[in-house]
Amino acid sequence: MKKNMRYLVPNDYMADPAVHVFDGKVYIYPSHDRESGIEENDNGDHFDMNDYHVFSTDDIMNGEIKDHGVVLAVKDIPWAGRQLWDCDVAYKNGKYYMYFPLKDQTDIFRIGVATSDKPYGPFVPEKDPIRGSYSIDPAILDDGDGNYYMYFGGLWGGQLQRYRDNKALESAKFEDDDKAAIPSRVVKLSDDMLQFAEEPKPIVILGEDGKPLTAGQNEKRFFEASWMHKYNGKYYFSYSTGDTHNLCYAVGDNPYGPFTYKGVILTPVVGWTTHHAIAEFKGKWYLFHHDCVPSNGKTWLRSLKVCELEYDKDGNIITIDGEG
Ligand code: FUB
Repeated sequence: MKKNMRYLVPNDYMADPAVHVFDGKVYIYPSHDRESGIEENDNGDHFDMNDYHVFSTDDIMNGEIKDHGVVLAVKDIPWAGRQLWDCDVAYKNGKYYMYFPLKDQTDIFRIGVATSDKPYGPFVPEKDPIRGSYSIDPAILDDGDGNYYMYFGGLWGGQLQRYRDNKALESAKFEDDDKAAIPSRVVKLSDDMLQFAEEPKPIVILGEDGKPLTAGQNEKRFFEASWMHKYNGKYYFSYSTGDTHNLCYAVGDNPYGPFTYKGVILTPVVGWTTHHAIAEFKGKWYLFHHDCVPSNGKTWLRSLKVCELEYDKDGNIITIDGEG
């Protein structure tokens, strides 16, 4: 379905939105793309971002999008190497927690936390990354019962293929096409929101045949960009299929899954990556995402977009045309 789309920050390059409603306002936490001159490669070195801005609005399709400025920068993070990729923010007991992936000084992605007493920062980083964290794209679910879960992971430049059972392999390993796909991970956060409360667990996505999606089903299987939202009591896990450029979703009955594959949310956009957030505001649902139309297809210079998202009467998401 074609949708009325809005570019949210037309004067800068922003990508990978995470979106939440805090204090009755919509807050958008994107990656901040920039031209660093680094050549494009499969490792994602050209995504060389070094700070975050926060944006807010009270009218998603037509209102002012307020820029709260730089809220966290690589230069302020004690353990930093390079590349601030997709972040997310959660609220608990009067504090806001920003979770961000960043390569450490040995070029390994870890996930860090920074805190603020305002949803619009600035955020103050902890001195070390989360113990036992790895890979990229943290997304947080506040389950409404006092429990918070982080979904994370990403293939290729996101380094997820270097891990099995939460341990680093001697060298990266992809799965054969007929084997279960490398999964995203889910982990409950500690009460103080600063560590994992348990070992991360794999997210199993079942196909129509009731079997886990395989690595060869690359138009459907997980690659990166986890997001979790709830609709009518069900858990909707959504993600990017990476090299096949779909945004897909799968539905389950609890935060850990298993989840059953349901379909495509957004067909491929202009640009290599596709990444999103889904949020409800004032009774309507929205898909926040990005594309590379304004930069004439430069994959590392992405622009934030939004459109409405609709469900059918059975709770299926109606597919949106990425080029629409
Ligand atoms: O922005 C860098 C990476 O590109 C993100 O972490 C991925 O999800 C992809 O959008």
